[in-house]
Amino acid sequence: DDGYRLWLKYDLIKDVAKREEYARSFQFIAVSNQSPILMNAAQELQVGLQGLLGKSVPIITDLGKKTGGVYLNEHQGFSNHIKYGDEGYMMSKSGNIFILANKGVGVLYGTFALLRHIQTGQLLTKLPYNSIPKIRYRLLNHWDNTNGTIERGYAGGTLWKWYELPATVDPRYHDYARANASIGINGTVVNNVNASARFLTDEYIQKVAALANVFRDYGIRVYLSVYFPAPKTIGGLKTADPLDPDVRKWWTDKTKEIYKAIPDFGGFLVKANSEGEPGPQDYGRTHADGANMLAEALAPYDGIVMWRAFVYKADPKADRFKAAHEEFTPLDGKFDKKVIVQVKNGPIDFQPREPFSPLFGNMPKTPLSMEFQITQEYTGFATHWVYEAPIFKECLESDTYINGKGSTVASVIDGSLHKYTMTAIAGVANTGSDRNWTGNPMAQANWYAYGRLAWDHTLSSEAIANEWVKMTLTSEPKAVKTITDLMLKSREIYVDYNTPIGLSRPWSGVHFAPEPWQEKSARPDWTAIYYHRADSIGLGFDRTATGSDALAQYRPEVQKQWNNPETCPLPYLLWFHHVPWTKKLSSGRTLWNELCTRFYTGADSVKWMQQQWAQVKPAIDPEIFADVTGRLATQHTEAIWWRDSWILYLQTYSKQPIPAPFQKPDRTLDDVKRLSEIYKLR
Ligand code: BDP
Repeated sequence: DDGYRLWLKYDLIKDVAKREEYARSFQFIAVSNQSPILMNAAQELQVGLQGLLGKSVPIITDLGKKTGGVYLNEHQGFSNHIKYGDEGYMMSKSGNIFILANKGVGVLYGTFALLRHIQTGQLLTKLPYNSIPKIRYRLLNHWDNTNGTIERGYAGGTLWKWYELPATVDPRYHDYARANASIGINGTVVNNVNASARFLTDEYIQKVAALANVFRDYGIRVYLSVYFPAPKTIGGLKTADPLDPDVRKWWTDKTKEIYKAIPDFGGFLVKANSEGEPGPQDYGRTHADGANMLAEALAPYDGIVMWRAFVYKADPKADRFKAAHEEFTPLDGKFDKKVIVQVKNGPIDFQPREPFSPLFGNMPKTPLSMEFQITQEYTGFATHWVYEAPIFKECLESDTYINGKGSTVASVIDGSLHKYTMTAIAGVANTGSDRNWTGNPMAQANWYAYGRLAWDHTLSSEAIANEWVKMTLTSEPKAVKTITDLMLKSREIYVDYNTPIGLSRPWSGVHFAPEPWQEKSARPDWTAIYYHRADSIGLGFDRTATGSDALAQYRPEVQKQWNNPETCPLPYLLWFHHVPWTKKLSSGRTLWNELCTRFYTGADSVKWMQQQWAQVKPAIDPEIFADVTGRLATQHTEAIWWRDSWILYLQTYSKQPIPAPFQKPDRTLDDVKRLSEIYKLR
């Protein structure tokens, strides 16, 4: 098994009795019409049932009075239909299995849900099963470039073969669409937020249109990241000032051109005045001016602007944590109704653990969307096994207390708290041209989990892991349990050897090799010492009133949880406090001993992961088993590298011995420093 089929595996169900029982309910697949999207649903079901039941089930176009099959019914006007919207579906069983939805895409989602039901071995008597997505725009963001590379991609090059498009359309685009539709993703931004203006040339619009033609009948719309000064770069104008009439006209004309090629184009994603990318501030204008100009260009169409709030100025005295809140909250209420402000889950940058961004809830008049990172830029690339659903859930379930208790981040982004109807979520994709899509086979689960949570954020990390394992790896109960358990623990293990107790950003430039000693970089806030603030007294970033006071950006109830170092939960401690080395923590250990305990047990836990994985061997395809076994071995070596780097470096400040029973590293600080230097060589 090369992993190409992802969770859409459809291998024959081994239990004959079960197979026969299912087969009785699948004697035909009837469709209410033959639209491309409904036919895709019917064919998907046909292919799935062929595999799972070993039976060829005919597709018919007239249900008549027949029973014993499935009826895929696109039908507007059923009772309660309004609440199901464009994408929700109802499923029931009486004589036939009925999948009913207002639109074909709802039927498609219901069909994948039915297949999942069978793939995870559930009884058909457990239907009905109705579902409505909680968030309207559920997107992947690809950070893909024209030259075929992916920024922060660890699974090969881009999936989009730009040189061949639009004339040659790789069949893989179709499989990409199927996989996404199966988990409810309905949009894809095909290019990097650090965008090339080329994507707005006619040449590239035609290429993107060819992708859109494949994705459309799986309910997926394409979006583009735009380079803000494009009117200058490719339009020949002298300015890109968003208030300049010629610039506005350029965008209006460009948008018209795009819609001519892609009638269901989704809209624009913008990174502006961020990490050196140009933007409206270059002309003395605001983010709102820039976003509203694009909204105006999109006004005649059903497209949106996703304007990113990932901003921070290169000011060594400022706390980067506070930047987005400071720049964006004054703009609340100033954005056009077609604009969503896209906010990363945490205030810094996709760290293995961050507190939720204080922007959530603090812009009640502006729809905010969530940006998660699926690709493992800060969680060990393609070697470390980190199941990310717990990262996503932790943020979504955080309580902002904006409108009192229960004002969770999820209730902000699903629109229920501030009554937004325009709601969105984005995941920075981890897909690439590797045969198995994600490099590490276990990282497929992160793509899967993101999609499932985008559809329904109330699902638990465990439930998602469980279904993914059954669909992708094995249905053998003991192995399912072991792997699910490994997945659920994997993120905490990574945090323990990488950035425990609220440490963050200890990497060198490529965001992989440990470099907590890093003092110099192109910007002060791109060094490691900026974040951990180790000194002879202690460790951590004081963000209370005696420090940067970033905590003041949260509601008093949230501040209360975090602003007292005695009661601040350990996972967040060093995010908000500079703690003395010898300070006794709630765990009963001193800070230094707690750090050592985390680094050592974290690295040791990877050994445990290896042992657990070894036990599931009989239940797993040999190719996938060997692949993961290899990656875990590398992870173990690297976890020790992380541990040694941190410990040896911090020890120069703490001046404390490594507590028993832990053995001191068998290398020196210079040794690990040299390793990191070598890692950075080209
Ligand atoms: C950082 C990445 C960088 C991205 C940036 C962003 O290192 O490659 O361009 O985020 O999200 O984490 O804009």
